[in-house]
Amino acid sequence: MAFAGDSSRRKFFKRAGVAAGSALLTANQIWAAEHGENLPPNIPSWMQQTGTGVGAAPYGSPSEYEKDAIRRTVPWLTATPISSVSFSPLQSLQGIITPSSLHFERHHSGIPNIDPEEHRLMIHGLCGNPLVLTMDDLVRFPSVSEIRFIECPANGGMEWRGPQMEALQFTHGMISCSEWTGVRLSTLLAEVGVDPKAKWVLAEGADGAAMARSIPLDKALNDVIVAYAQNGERIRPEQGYPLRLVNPGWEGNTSIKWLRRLELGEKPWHLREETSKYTDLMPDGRARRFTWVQETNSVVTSVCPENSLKSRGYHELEGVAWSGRGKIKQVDISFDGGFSWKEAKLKGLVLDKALTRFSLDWSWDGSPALIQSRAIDDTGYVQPTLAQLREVRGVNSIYHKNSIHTWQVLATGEVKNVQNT
Ligand SMILES: Nc1nc2c(c(=O)[nH]1)N[C@H]1C(S)=C(S)[C@@H](COP(=O)(O)O)O[C@H]1N2
Ligand SMILES: [Mo]
Repeated sequence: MAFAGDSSRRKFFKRAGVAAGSALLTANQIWAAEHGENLPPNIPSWMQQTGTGVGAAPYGSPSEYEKDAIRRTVPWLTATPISSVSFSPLQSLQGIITPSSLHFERHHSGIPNIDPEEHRLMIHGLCGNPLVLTMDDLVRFPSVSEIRFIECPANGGMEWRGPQMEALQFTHGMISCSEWTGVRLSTLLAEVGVDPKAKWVLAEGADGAAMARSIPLDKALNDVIVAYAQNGERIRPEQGYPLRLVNPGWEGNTSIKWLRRLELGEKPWHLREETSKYTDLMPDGRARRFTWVQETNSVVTSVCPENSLKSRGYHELEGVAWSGRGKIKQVDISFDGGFSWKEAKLKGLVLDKALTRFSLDWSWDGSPALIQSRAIDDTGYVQPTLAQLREVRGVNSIYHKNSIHTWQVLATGEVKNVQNT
């Protein structure tokens, strides 16, 4: 077993150009130089004074040493930041909750600055009692709090034809998971009295894009939340302040942010976001539409291009899995590109339509490996291989690429994004 001190000592002597054991340095000087003034048994500088008092940060922020855990954009994807995406740093996150500050963002016309006092939710169309609700009205309804993921169906979409993004943040960072609090859409629909002829609900946002999607009434009455809070506080502007739809397990695009209008109708509206976008071109030239559910998916996060292996021996391999259909039932890990599999352990909470963390004890012997994870949900759906997915879908799609992902571990410990079909 090599101790961290051994290599830092070597590094110090190299930098200082001093041979180990040089008589010019006293034992104490060597100790301090080797270990740093703040390391045991010294009293670190931050113990030799008082710290910052309460109230200095009325709204807290992360430690200044955690500058790497940030949302990132891909320059060539971001022709203009008002219609683009920022990715969540999955490589730096733990557990299943995404800190609100690190939730991925996807805006079609920027983030509107909405005064909640002047914001209204209008519910109209085929119903007996159309309503215009204030935020105060909405908060008076009985509420629910549920942990759900939101994923853009374009997650992974850059990789249909080959590996392109040399970072987990960009191959999978369009998923995040929060505790959402709000009113069930079914509660609000009961209040307006849905006409039996109504089969669809249109949800429209109050952004410059007036982004809107048609949602079948069955889903609207099932588990959809009209949410005003995220992880305990009011929803962040990026996520739809003061009100958004959370459409569990479905394409993130249907979780309309800055929600201002719900209309009940007989037929879908066939808007831009469900015709020219969020549809997939099949090999025969026809397009799939209304591909609502985010299929079972998973990825290893503790070993990835951003998290290279720094030493041999024990590693707790971790990752996240999710299914828009329900709960994750099982995750298997392969180290040989899918020839053999070991069952991982599901860690912590295993919830419906939420990120689920998995882990596996692993001892890295320094040899190259092809690491994959394969998730199975409680409907029995098994995450497909890339070859299986391409066989059905071809390579002309943007959306719904949920195939098994491969990380190549090199003997140096570096990790590459590769495709192993
Ligand atoms: N009003 C409105 N709602 C919207 C969008 C938008 O641009 N405007 N983007 C959609 C898309 S494409 C996705 S993937 C999710 C992203 O949610 P997030 O930005 O909170 O991660 O919001 C959806 N809701
Ligand atoms: Mo999206």
